[in-house]
Amino acid sequence: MATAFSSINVVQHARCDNFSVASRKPSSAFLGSTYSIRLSPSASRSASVSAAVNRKASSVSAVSEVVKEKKQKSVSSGSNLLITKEEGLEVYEDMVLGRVFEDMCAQMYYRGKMFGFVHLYNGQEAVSTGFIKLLKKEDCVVSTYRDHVHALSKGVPAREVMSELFGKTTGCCRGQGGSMHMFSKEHNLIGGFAFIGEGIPIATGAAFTSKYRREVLKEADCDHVTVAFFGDGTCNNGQFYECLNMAALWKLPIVFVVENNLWAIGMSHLRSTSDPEIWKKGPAFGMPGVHVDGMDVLKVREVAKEAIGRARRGEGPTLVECETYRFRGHSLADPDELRDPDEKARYAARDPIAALKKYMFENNLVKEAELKAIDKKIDELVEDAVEFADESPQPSRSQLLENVFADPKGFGIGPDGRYRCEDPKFTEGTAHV
Ligand SMILES: Cc1ncc(C[n+]2csc(CCOP(=O)(O)OP(=O)(O)O)c2C)c(N)n1
Ligand SMILES: [Mg+2]
Repeated sequence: MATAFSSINVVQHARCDNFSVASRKPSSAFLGSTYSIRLSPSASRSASVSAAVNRKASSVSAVSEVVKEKKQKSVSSGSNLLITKEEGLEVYEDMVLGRVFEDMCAQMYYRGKMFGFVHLYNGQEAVSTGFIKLLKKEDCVVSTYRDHVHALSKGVPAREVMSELFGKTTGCCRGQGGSMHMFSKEHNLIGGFAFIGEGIPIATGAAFTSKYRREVLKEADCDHVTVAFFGDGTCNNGQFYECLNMAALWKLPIVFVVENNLWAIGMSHLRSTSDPEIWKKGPAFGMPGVHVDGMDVLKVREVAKEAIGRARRGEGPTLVECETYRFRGHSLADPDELRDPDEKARYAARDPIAALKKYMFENNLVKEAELKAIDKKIDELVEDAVEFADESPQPSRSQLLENVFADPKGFGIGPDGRYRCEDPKFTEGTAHV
């Protein structure tokens, strides 16, 4: 079945995002971090992109074309807007929630309320919101260690996410997961994963489950989709390729979303990847590959709609590369001294929240007071989450070994049937076991 993706070819892709890289490599629309950038369409098209046109134009999409088509449709229906007022407010609220929540995490981390590594999502909100707000509750999301905002977009209450970060029993994993392991069965958030790439096979398995339930168990209404989020650095990991292969082979209902923020800790994507245009790996496996401006939630949404729709209709997987940027260091332990200040400033100027605000004002979709009311509501919600987390109880020591399957010497259940860690001397390191 023809989709919006398959009807569009890669020539437009090279022109689509209004950006081009001035130097020779990579020479397509990709925004490289160590290459100077011109904000005008490229005069010369990349040889590799032209070759790709000849090779497999049919399965590659141009984001701007998807958006343009949608625009044309809405013009013919009397509106030229990419979003309704209600949708705009929902999207704005979700992005502000992500931003304010993360800023609060930074404060709480430096006040010693959180432990271990904490990776924030500031700057990347358009990706989480653009995809997840289009999902149903039954759809699955798989994340990485940069997972708080994916959890919030999927509907996990801010109180539960904050409590998890504080290591409290009221957290979505009862305080046992912490920052990098958000999980909620109720919301079908099947995990943040600290090892890069580990979430991709889990997501592929979740998508297989949906297909198996529909086709083998004959649950006709099981049209659930899985969205897997992961970074650019992770795409150099073997599990990514294995799963692209399996997902295409079995036409699984999954969307692979690469959050290409140009950096893997302190390693530039352009230094570490033979062909930095990740979206091209989709067609190599027989699925559409799409490159979208991940700082523009409206563009992300249009691509997400098409990719999620494809998966839901049983047409198989899509690889989407969202080009985005993190506004803070890799984690809160990173002084962020490696990235070029000019690069940071360039992306700060493209803040996705500010861009959506501008679009909504320019199109008279909202009044400033309406957005201010949302800002206030979110500030209060995040304050409440902190208070709730702070006042919540610590897990009991007996919870320490729950869900631990191995029984290393000194741990596990003693002859009295109690967890050995419950021995008061255990934490002093003097227990005799
Ligand atoms: C299997 C594995 N190898 C190495 C690491 C160490 N590590 C943590 S984050 C990271 C970089 C990942 O970068 P990217 O995928 O671009 O995600 P981002 O942090 O930019 O969101 C690495 C290599 C890890 N967590 N897991
Ligand atoms: Mg990265």
